Amino acid sequence: MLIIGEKINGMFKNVREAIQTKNKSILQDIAKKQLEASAGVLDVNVGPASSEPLKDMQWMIETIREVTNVPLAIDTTKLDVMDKGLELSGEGAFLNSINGEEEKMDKFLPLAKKYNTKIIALTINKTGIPITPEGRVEIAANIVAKVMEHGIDTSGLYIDPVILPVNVAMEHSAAVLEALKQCPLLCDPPPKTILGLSNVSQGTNYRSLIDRTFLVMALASGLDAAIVNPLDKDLVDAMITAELLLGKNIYCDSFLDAYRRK
Ligand code: THG
Repeated sequence: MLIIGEKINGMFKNVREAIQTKNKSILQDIAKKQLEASAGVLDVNVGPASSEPLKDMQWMIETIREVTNVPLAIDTTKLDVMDKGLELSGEGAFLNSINGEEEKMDKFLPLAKKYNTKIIALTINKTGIPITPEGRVEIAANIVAKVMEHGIDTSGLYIDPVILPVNVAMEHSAAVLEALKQCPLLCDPPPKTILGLSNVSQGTNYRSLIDRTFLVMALASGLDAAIVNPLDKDLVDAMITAELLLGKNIYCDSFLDAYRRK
């Protein structure tokens, strides 16, 4: 499974302070630690409190690029920030994210084409996030159609059926698992699936336990990629073990270490 590290996000106090004081080493440390812990992509989000998101995104990417060339997922709802972010990221970038709103797709998809990026698309439309799996898959189908209309290959599309905190939206978690199973049936080549996993445990007392349990369930439902906290070793161990049991890795007594040395 593709792990996208979630820790470079202005939502976290240490990142917010690093941005404000232009402290490069804090950001570079978080980048390196996530990569050592098996992340293959780094999410980059200036956070909700940024008053200069364009400048902050630029500084964050330039700072990260001093220590690694790994692909970045540019996590913003602002068109100008996305454009600059993808331009500075270079190869392998993810546009995170679009949703099922037609006008927004028409604005953002040309950027995906211009910079040849992967696309993460949330199953949200003007009326919100449907509670049922069918509602989510219907939005995913509209997204697939739009992506094709823009002449973009659907194998680079990652559908995110949006997991919400289980303490306030309990009925959503089972719907997400069912949507994960159905989305690959929408077209050929099939779209991939992704989740922002840590949403599920926000505000709960057992974050790591809830995160890793849901990750294993989602993997068994076909999940291809996840935005997670890779510094949670129990979470990564659970992921590696689930992939082993799904027949995606070969068993050896040191399978956890073997995976990490790949
Ligand atoms: N889908 C996609 N992208 C996403 C999300 C998604 N990007 C953002 C988010 N959701 C995924 N990233 C995070 C990052 C942090 C947390 C949750 C998801 C988190 N933060 C702590 C909290 O809110 O409790 C902050 C704690 C602190 O302040 O230190 O849990 O769903 N495509």
